[in-house]
Amino acid sequence: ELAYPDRLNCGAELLDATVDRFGPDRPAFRSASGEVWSYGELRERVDSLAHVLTVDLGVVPGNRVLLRGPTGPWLAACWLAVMKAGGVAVTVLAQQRAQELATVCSMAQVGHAVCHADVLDDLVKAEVPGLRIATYGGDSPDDLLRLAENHREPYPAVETSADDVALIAFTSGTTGRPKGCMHFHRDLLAVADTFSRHLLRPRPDDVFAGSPPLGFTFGLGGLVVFPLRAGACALLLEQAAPRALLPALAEHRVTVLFTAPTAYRSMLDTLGPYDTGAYDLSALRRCVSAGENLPAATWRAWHERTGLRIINGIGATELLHIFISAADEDARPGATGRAVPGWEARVVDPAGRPVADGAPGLLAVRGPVGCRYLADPRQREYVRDGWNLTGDTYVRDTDGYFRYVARADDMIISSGYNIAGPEVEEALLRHPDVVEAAVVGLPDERRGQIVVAHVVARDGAVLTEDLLRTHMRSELAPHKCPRSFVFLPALPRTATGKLQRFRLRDLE
Ligand code: 3SK
Repeated sequence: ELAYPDRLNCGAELLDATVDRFGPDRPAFRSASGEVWSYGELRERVDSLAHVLTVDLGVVPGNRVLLRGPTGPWLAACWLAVMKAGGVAVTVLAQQRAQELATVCSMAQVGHAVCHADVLDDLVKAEVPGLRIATYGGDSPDDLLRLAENHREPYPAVETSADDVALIAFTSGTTGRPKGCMHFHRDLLAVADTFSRHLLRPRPDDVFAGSPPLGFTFGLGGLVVFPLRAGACALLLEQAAPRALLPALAEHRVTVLFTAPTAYRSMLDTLGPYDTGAYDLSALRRCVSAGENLPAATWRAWHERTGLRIINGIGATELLHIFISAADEDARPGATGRAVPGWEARVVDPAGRPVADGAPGLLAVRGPVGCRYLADPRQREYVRDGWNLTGDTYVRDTDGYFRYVARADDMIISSGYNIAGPEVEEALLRHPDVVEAAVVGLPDERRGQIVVAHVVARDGAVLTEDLLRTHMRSELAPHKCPRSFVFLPALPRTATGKLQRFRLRDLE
C-alpha cells in the first residue's frame, strides 16, 4: 500500500529529497557529448528555471505549460522546474507538427510554452491564441537559460497537493485521435514505487538510457522519474535510434536500458549472429521492453546474444507506466508477466465479468494510477466499475501470468475463426530474412476478413511471396496463414514507435 502525505510536490520529492539523501555530488544527467550534471548542479539549474517561470513568465500554480524539445538534460530540467513551480506540464514530442500542437494546446488549455529554439517554427505556425512562448537553447537575448542566470537563489517548491494535476500526457494516437491523460503528483511517484522499485530495483550507481522520448510517459518514467527516485544517473540521448543506441550503451557503460521490441530486433541485426562483437555491453544489467508486444523470438535472441533477460512489460499513457511485467528468473518468453506489486489485473468479458483462466478476454487493471481523460466521452469506455480497460485482448494462465493476444480491435475474424495478428507476426518473424512484420484483417466477401501480412525484409535478402507462404504453412494452421503478402521498406509507426495498423488497412 502506497501512502503519500497530502502535501506533495513530485519535483521536490524527485530532486530535493534525493539530494538530501545522497548528497549533491553524484551524477544526475549525462549527454551524449559527455557533459555531466551533478545532482547539485541539476538542482541549481532547476531552481533558476523555476524562478524564471514564475517571475519572468508569470506562471502561477495550476497553469498548463507545454514542454517541447529534443530529449536532453535541459528538457528534463524544465519539466522538474514546472513541477516545483506547481505548474502542469503538457508534454509533446519534438516531431509533432503545427496542426497537432494546435489541437493539444486547445484541448489542454495551454497558456505557456517552453520550446527548444530549434523546433520553434511549428509551434509558432500553430498560432495558439494567447500562448506565451519562451525558448531555450538558442541565441535570443531572452532565452530561458540566459534569464536563468539572473536567478541564483534556491527555489522552495510550491506546496502542491498529492492530488493536484502535475502532468497532461497525450496518447500517441495509433488511431489518429489523441486523448489527454491527467496525472497527479502522487502518480509520478507511484510508478517509481511500484514497477521501478519492485521489478527494476535500480541502484544509485546505475546509468539509465534508452530510446523513448521524454514526451512519451515510457521515456519520462524510465529516463527521468525512475533514475532520480533511485539517486541514479540518466544518459539523455537526443539521437536514440537503434544505430546510435548501441555505441552509446557501450561508451557510457549503461546499466539500465529502456526501449521497444523493434529496437531490440534492430540492435540484434547490427550485433551479428554470434556475439555482441564491437560493442562492449558488459555493464548492462537491466533491459526493459514495452510499447508493443515482445515476441518470444526476440526475447530469446537477445538472451542468447547478451545473456540478459528482457523485462517485458505493458504500460499505457492512461496509467502512466508499466503495470504487468516480470523480471529475472520470473521472465517467461512470450508472456508479459504478472501484475506488478501494487496493481491488480484480470481478464473480463465485454460485460466486465472475469473469464476463466486460459480464455481470451479484455485486460482490466487497477492500481495506484487511474485513467482521467481530459473531457473525453471515451472515459466511460476506458474505466468501468473502477477497472481500467486497456483495449488489449489477453489470456491469464492459472499461475497468474498474462499473455498478450492482440489489441482488442485488431482481432481478425476469418471464416468464423478468431485470429490474433501477433501470433501470425511471431511466425513471420521466425523466418530469418524477416525483420519486421505486421498483420491486418481486410474485408472479404466470402470469408468476412482475410489475413494480410506486411513484411520488411532483411537488407539484401531475396524474399518472395512463395518462400514466405511455404514458411508460414510449416508454422501455423492453414486458416491463420496470410492470404497475401505486401513487402514494405518500413512499417508505419507513430513518433513513439507504435505500429499504425489503420495505415496498413488504408494501403489496400
Ligand atoms: O504505451 C505504452 O505501451 C507504455 C509502456 C510503458 C510505459 C508507458 C507507456 C505509455
